[in-house]
Amino acid sequence: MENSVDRIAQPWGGRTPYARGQAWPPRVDTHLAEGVEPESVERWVQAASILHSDGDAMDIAVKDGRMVGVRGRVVDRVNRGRLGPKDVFGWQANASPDRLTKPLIRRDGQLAETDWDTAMELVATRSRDLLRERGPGSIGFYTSGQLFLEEYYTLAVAARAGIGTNHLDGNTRLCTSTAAEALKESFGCDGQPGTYDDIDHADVIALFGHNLAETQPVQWMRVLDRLEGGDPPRLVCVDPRPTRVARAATVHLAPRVGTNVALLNSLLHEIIRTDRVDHDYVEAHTVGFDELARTVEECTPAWASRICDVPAARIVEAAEVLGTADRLLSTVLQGVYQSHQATAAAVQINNLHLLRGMLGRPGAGVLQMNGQPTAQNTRECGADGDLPGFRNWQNDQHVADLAEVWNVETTTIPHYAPPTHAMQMFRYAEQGSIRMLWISGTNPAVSLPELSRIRSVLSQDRLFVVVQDLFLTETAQLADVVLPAATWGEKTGTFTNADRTVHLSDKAVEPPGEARPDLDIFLDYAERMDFRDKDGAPLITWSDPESAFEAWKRCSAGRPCDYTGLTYGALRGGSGIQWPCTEEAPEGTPRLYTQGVTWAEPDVCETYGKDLLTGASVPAVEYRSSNPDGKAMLRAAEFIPPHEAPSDDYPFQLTTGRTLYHFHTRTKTGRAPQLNAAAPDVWVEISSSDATARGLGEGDLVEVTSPRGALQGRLRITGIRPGLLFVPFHYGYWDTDSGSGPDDRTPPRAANETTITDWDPVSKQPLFKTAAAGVTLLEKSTGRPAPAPTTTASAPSRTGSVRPTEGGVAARVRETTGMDGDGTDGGAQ
Ligand SMILES: Nc1nc2c(c(=O)[nH]1)N[C@H]1C(S)=C(S)[C@@H](COP(=O)(O)OP(=O)(O)OC[C@H]3O[C@@H](n4cnc5c(=O)[nH]c(N)nc54)[C@H](O)[C@@H]3O)O[C@H]1N2
Ligand SMILES: Nc1nc2c(c(=O)[nH]1)N[C@H]1C(S)=C(S)[C@@H](COP(=O)(O)OP(=O)(O)OC[C@H]3O[C@@H](n4cnc5c(=O)[nH]c(N)nc54)[C@H](O)[C@@H]3O)O[C@H]1N2
Ligand SMILES: [Mo]
Repeated sequence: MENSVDRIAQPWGGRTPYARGQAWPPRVDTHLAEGVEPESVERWVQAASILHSDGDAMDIAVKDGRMVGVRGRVVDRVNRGRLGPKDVFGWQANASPDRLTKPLIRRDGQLAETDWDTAMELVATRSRDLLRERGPGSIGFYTSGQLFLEEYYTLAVAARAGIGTNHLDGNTRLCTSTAAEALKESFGCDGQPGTYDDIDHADVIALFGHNLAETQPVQWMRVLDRLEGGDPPRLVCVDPRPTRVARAATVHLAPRVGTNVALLNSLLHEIIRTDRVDHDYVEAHTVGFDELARTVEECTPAWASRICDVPAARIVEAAEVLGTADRLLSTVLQGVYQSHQATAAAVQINNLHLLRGMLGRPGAGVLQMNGQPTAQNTRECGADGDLPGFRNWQNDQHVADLAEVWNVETTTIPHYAPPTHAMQMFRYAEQGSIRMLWISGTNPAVSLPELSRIRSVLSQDRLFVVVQDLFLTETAQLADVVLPAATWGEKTGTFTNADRTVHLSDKAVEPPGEARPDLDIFLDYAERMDFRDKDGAPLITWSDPESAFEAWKRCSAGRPCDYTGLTYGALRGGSGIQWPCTEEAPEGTPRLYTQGVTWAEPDVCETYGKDLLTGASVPAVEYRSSNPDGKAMLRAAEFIPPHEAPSDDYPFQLTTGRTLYHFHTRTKTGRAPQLNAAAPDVWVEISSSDATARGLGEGDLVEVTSPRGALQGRLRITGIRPGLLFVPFHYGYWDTDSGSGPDDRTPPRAANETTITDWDPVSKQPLFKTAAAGVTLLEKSTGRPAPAPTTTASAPSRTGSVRPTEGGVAARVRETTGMDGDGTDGGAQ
């Protein structure tokens, strides 16, 4: 059957209901540029989505050497042919006329075009000078969760063994460092226990601070299909906003922001009080039960109710649903990760699963989610604050093993302290010990907290800033050298989604102008720097994506994220494959921990853990004595209040996040007409009671202030919890409509003008979700509503007051259902 659906107005498309335990029926979503007939497409080139961590597999339609559309890959386990709105429209940004096509260097204060040799020689010369004068610690690399595996691995080798610096991290610090840390704290090692297939089997799905409907719309389609099929799951949602998830939930808890630990402790209190504990599982597979039970003993629902401002009866109800689940799937994301007790809260969800024995079986799993499409690879490859292959920097054997893979001395690889985290790198740059910062695939001048500070750090004369991007972003404007990168669809490589599924993404078209793949740029740098191994041979021995992948496989061998059973050949044509994939498990591994945890053993584990309150590293001896057999760890934490409380000047809590139609700082989605039109400018969400009390109305222009700065936006009145404001963080200073450049900051509109320089002590993830703020009226609306979508969490509380968000003809997507789903219809050539 075929349907044509406006996927701006109906972001999740049509339903394909299915019953518990059945396979999710396929549905192939296709979108071609206006005037392009399906028959005229010359090639379909295999890829996967790069605009979230879902890993939706797709084929890119190519005609006359240009991208002309996309369709979902029906053979893929992740999406079975479906695509989200960003996937179907986002590709258009690749062909934007404002792509960077030549390197730029700063001359007399201005960025001017140059050739590659000049730009790269400048970077290499500065690197050599700094190495000679100030040593490796003067050079830092800040990368992304959006490049490919091959690129991160190459960067990690160049930085850690070539330069020998400890200062390499990704924007994954802002994104999934808590996911990684929570997995390490509970299971001894990074690695997602669950799989998306658990959605097919769960009878309860609990979402903690995760707006699945907007941020992974394809898995939300899967949940919607289950809700309409036989034996539907019950949903529990913890989110202070009326998201689509909240509206579909059996129990919705809307806590005061920054109180997740109190709420979770009370849920665990109830699970233990009502004895919904799987004692055999706890006995066989965990350590730490007594301390956890002691810690939550006093955490009654009545106690949590006062802290979280949620009715105690509602907490009891949620605990009842979680406690009686027969197969429980939980997902966790930024509502938990971007706050002051991020790791402490995230591990309580692991505790819930351990207490209830809900791991390693169909439907029983936890997804400590990723956000960015390739964040998992940043972590695996050690391009973040970890060593490659989930190796433990405190374990000399692991460092020696890595040194052997790279054929360098162990002393070459810095391991005197934990790898430097991004927030600390910016601090070092501010203080002057880091003198060169190479930023690839991220836009910190919009995405880091406290932007006035970030701008001043990046603008310093003494700091040499290299920016590698597709566009002249707010960050690139501040650079000394700008390197034009090729991206998704213009280069080949692999990446791994939130449920460990590895996808291959092939090159479909040529990059614009002289733009080059990030891999080629890093290889060029390594060659100019002449990095050598301990025998004097080149340190980096690969020259293209596939040989880089093969090199990574050797580094991953025997480690939890073992890729040795994968090849480009195996990834081409069929579905993505979940790691570990080895000779013993050639089809990949759907679920980890089917027989208790396996990587927490002291000689194997990625970390000996950290104190959940202070973040201090636990010494090896202590780990060996508390967890000698390498079991899962039930880690207890007491609640502490958010660092910044509302006051007379700043009476509101402020939280920030996403909308369905945009990706981060909009460099891609802002250049896709359908997506841009759906959410063209910033807005501020406020509750009806707060609006009424202050005489504010829909569309009023307000200023939101915090001790760090201010922004302006129009008000949207929603069912958000009273006392809380929400601002999407997508809007930097570049704008398609006004044509204003990224350096024009009037009026201020970036959420991060107001956010605080502060982070979770354990994962070092910054606090984007909890701040105090004030709101003042600048101008009454003259009937114009806020530019916020009506289809999402920003839906107005009074229906009919605002025109519904629609995309029209240009947003029509063909949805094909009723086929076999065995690949006969949709596989790429
Ligand atoms: N459309 C879209 N999808 C995306 C992205 C995007 O930019 N746009 N980015 C991708 C990336 S990198 C990421 S990291 C993910 C993020 O995906 P999500 O984490 O789902 O998105 P956010 O909007 O950041 O935050 C989720 C929810 O946390 C809630 N929240 C705020 N404070 C609290 C709190 O104290 N407690 C609780 N329980 N909840 C709270 C907010 O109301 C919000 O609805 O999305 C990925 N997918
Ligand atoms: N207030 C607030 N701030 C937040 C968050 C929040 O919820 N609230 N969320 C945080 C989170 S979870 C995240 S992930 C970050 C995201 O923050 P950023 O990473 O800064 O956001 P992006 O816009 O995705 O920036 C990616 C950049 O890489 C470029 N790029 C894309 N593809 C390629 C490529 O192939 N090669 C190269 N070289 N460049 C490429 C894009 O053009 C873009 O400029 O924001 C964080 N900041
Ligand atoms: Mo993220």
